[in-house]
Amino acid sequence: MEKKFYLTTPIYYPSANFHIGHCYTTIIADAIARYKRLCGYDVFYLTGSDEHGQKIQKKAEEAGVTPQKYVDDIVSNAKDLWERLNISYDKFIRTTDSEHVICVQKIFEKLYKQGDIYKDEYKGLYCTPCESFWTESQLVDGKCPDCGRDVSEVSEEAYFFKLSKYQDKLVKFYEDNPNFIKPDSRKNEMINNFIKPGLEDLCVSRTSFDWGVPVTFDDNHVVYVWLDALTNYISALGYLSADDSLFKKYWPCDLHIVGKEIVRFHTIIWPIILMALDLPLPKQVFGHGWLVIDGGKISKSLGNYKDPREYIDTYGVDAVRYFVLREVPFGNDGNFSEEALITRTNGDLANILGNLVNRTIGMANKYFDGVIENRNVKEEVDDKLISEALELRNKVDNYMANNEVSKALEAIIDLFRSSNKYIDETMPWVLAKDASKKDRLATVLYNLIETIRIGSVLLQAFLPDTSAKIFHQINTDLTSFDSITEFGGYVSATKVNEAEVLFKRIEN
Ligand code: ME8
Repeated sequence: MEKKFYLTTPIYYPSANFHIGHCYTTIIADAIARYKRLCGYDVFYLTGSDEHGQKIQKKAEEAGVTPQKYVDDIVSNAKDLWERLNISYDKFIRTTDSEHVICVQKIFEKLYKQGDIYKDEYKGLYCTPCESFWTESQLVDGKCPDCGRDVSEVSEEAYFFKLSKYQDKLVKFYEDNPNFIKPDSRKNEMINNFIKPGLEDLCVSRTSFDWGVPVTFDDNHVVYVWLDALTNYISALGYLSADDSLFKKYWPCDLHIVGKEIVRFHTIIWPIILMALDLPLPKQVFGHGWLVIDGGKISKSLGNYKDPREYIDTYGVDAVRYFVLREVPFGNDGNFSEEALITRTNGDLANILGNLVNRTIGMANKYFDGVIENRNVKEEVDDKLISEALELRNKVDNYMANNEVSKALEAIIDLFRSSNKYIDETMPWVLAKDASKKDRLATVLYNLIETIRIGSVLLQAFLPDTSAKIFHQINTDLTSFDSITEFGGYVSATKVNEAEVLFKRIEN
C-alpha cells in the first residue's frame, strides 16, 4: 500500500503583519513534510487563510473597502512570506474559496437536518478580537482569558451545535487513542479544564455581522467562525464536492500542527464535528508552544514585532529556519531574540557546518585538484566517525516519529561536529607533507566528504537551500534516503567543485 501523509497547519488570519511567531508553525510543518517526503511518503501539506468574521469586516470598513477586497490584498502577504521561507505546501486554501463555502454550507445543512444543530437564543460574553465566546467562569479578572481584553455581553438568535451529545464518545476516543493529543500535558489540560466541567453546546451562527458563509436556509445568519475554519481541512480535499479523490486518498489527517491556544478547538470541537459527519478522526493533533520575546507572546499590539523578511534579508533563510527549528524544544515555549539567532548561526552553522565543508573542499582542491579517490587506507579513528554517520538516520527517524524536530537537528549537527574533530585528529595537513601518506590522506578526505553527504541528505528536510549548496560543492546527486544506508555511496574519483562560504560569521 502507498504510504500517504496528510499534514496541516492552522489557517492564518490574513494580516499584513506576520511576525516570526507566525512562521513557527509553518516552518516546523514544512520540515516534517519534507522529512516524510524523503522517507518516501506521498505527502499532502495544507496551509491557508481564515478570512471570515467580524474582525475582518471591521478592518475592511475602516479601510473603506469591501471585506473581499481587503482579504484579497493581504492574503498575498502570507504567500510571499511562505515562498521566502521555502515552505513546500501542496495547497493554500482560502475560506473565501467557493468550494470551501459550498462545503461548509452542505455540512451545516446536514448537521441541522440530523438534529445536531438547533436554533436558540444566545446570551453570552464575546471577545471581538479573539472571536471567542466565554462563560463568566472562564474569564480572568473579568477579561478575555486569551488576550486579556474586555468582553461584551451579547444576546441574539443563533444556531447551536450539540457538543454535549458527543462528550462521552470523545472521552472514549481519547482513551482508545493515546497519541491523539500530544504532548500529553495538553491532553490533561483539555480533560480537566474543558471536558470535566461539562461541554456546553457551541454557537455556530451569528446575525450581528454578515462577512461569513451564509446559512442557506436562514438568510439572517452566517456560519460562526470555528465551524467554518475547521472545515477547511476537509473542504481542501474536495469533501462533498464532485471530485473528492483527494479526500478519499488523504483523509484521515495524519497530523494537525497547531499553537497551544487553539488545541481545544482542534481536539474537542473538530473531532465532534467529524463524529457528527460520521468521518474518521485525525490521527494526531500536536500543540506547540509559542515563540516569545522576554516571556511574552510576540504581537504587533504588544509592539515587539519585526517583519520576518528583515531577518531573512540580513541572515539568510536557512539561518532563520535553523533558529526556529533548533532553538525551541518542540511543545515548549522558546525565547526569540536577534542575539540568540546570531549565536546559533555563528556557532552551529558558520563554525561547525560551514567550516567543515569549507575546510574539506579546500583540502580536496589543494591536495588532489579536487579529485578524491577512496583508497581504503583505514585507521581505527575512522570507525567511530563511520558508525556515527551510519547511525544518524535511525536517530533522526526516532526523534521525528515524536515530532522532536529540535533534537533531530541537533543530532545532525553533532555528526558535523564529530567530523571537525576527525579533521583535528587525522591532521590532513601533516599527512600532506609525507608522500608515503598520500593514500591515507585521500581516504581521510573521502571519509569526510561521504560523512558530509550523509549528514546533508538528512539536513535537506530542515535546510533545503544549504543542503543543495553542499551537494553542489561536493558534486553529487546521491541525495536520497536509500543512498545513506551504507557508508561509501559517494562515487570515488568524483571531482568536487570550488569551496564557497555557506554561512558568513556575523559580527554582533
Ligand atoms: O488561530 N509563537 O490563526 P492565527 C508561535 N485562524 N506560534 C504562534 C505565535 C507565536 N508567537 N503567534 C501565532 C488562528 N502563532 C486561526 C486558526 S485553524 C482552523 C484556525 C501561531 O493567525 C498560532 O499558534 O491567530 C497558530 O497556530 C498560527 O500561528 C495561526 O494563528
